[in-house]
Amino acid sequence: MKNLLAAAATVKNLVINRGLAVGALAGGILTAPLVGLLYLGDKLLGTPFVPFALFDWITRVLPGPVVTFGIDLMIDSMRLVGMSVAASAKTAEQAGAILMFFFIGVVSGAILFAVITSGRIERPGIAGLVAGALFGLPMLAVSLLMSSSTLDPAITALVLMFLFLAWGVSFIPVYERTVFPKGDGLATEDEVRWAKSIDRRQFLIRLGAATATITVLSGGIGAALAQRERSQFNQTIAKAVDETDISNRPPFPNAGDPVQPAPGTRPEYTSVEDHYKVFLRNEPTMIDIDTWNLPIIGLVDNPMVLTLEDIQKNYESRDQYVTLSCISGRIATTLISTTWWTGVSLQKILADLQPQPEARYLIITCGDGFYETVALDLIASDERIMLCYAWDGRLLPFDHGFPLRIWLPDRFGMKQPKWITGIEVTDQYVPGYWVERSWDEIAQVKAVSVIDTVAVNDIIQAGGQQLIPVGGIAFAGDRGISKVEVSVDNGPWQEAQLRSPLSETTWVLWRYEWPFQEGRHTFAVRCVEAGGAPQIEEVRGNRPSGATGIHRVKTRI
Ligand SMILES: Nc1nc2c(c(=O)[nH]1)N[C@H]1C(S)=C(S)[C@@H](COP(=O)(O)O)O[C@H]1N2
Ligand SMILES: [Mo]
Repeated sequence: MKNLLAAAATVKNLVINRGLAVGALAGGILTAPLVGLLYLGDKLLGTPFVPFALFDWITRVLPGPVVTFGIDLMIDSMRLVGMSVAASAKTAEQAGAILMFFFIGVVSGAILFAVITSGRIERPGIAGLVAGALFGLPMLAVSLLMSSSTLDPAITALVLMFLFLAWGVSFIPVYERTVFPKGDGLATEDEVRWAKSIDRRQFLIRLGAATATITVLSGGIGAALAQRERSQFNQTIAKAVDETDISNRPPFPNAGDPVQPAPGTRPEYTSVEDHYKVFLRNEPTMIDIDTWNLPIIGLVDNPMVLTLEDIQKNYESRDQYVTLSCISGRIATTLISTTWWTGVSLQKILADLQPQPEARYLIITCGDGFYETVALDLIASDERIMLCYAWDGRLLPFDHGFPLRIWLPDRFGMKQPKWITGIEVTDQYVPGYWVERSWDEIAQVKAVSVIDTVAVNDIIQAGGQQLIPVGGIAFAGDRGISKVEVSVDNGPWQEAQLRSPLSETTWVLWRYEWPFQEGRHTFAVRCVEAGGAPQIEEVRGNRPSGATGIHRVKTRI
């Protein structure tokens, strides 16, 4: 017991006397406005937003399995607290990036105060500068490495180093007012201590209020500027590109199908705003359409540089309803959506390029550093493979790959680059970005079926029976779905009705009407591909080839 108390006292001494606790607090109070100002700098001047750059850099240099583990952990914890992965994954990632940066600031503050308190430092002002430099220089390096900004690196260096050095130096007055507040001639030791703690508390509160104001103001102005940047971006596009040539989406081809989705089934056609989003970086990549073009080089007799207008005007357009899904989704993932894609068949463009006999692959590079390889054989086998420039009859939104992305039927999204900036024709296979990070080379879509709804509030009366509509989707890339079956409480598999899909490359909506029974029930669904292959029932995780297993839903009726 004595030992324990002694140990506790030592820790307390360390934390209080060495200034660790106050240092950490100061770190928090001073790092928050640094984050705000960095954000403002990003939106106002185009300097990199360091927390995102740091996060992007870390996910790039860490080995693939570690990154995947981190993403899995994040997705699992989000599902645990009931968040929608499709809607909030990016927000969670961004919050994580800021928290990590903030944490470095807090720890730096603690260390700095401990170092000064140890008494080995004669001039604390220098210690503050050194702290600013120690934090700032690596952050500057990472930011320059990761940034796609066109700003002069010298200006970036100047702005960032000014902010980080100011951050470091501002610890010193905080230190002087908190760890060694000056006595003011009061009588007893207790009174002095009491007066000091009051002084310190008031000082910290005032300082906290001031830096909170800076943080909120710079964050708010930054957000307003970001909003303006987005609308200006859309205006430049509107000016530079003629949207009138993009065909309007005709009425849905299956509008007359008598099989109606069970109430609560997801929309058959995803609105573009609701389409799931996945991209490496913390923010989507904005490509300047005034300077963008697509060089296609390498083993071709006729290399070309195409503008968006060339692609639109010189080639016949083709349209396709497409369901796109992400390989990292779990069973019943929300990382799957359906919209209408417009673009140009890659076969047509390749014919003009005239690849040389030894050409085997396209290596596609992107504005965000992503890359992927597509075999020429695959393109030759499927005229649907397209360079896509429009969704739902409008140019691609910037977060979905404006101005150009590829579409490969029957493949997960990871094989399908967005924000394409270059294509090289080669005889060498190069593993793509996620393939290099241990995901499947082919990434063929796995057959999946999902229960969206057990519509307990929409009971139908039929033939003296009460029926509960159950419904959802089934998807197997371009292989099609021939059968969906539902089983309740491990009972026999019953065939569901299938609605005809929007195209052969979209999900299929199914519907099953279940005779009402009170109590708790478990519903399960499985599907069969058009070619006869049953959905894989074995439970496998998403890595490396996409999740498999039966989706089950428990309901109380
Ligand atoms: N340039 C680029 N293309 C990319 C990615 C990316 O991070 N960068 N992510 C891929 C992945 S993993 C998926 S699932 C799809 C998602 O496309 P969406 O965000 O438009 O739905 O884009 C693919 N193409
Ligand atoms: Mo993905």
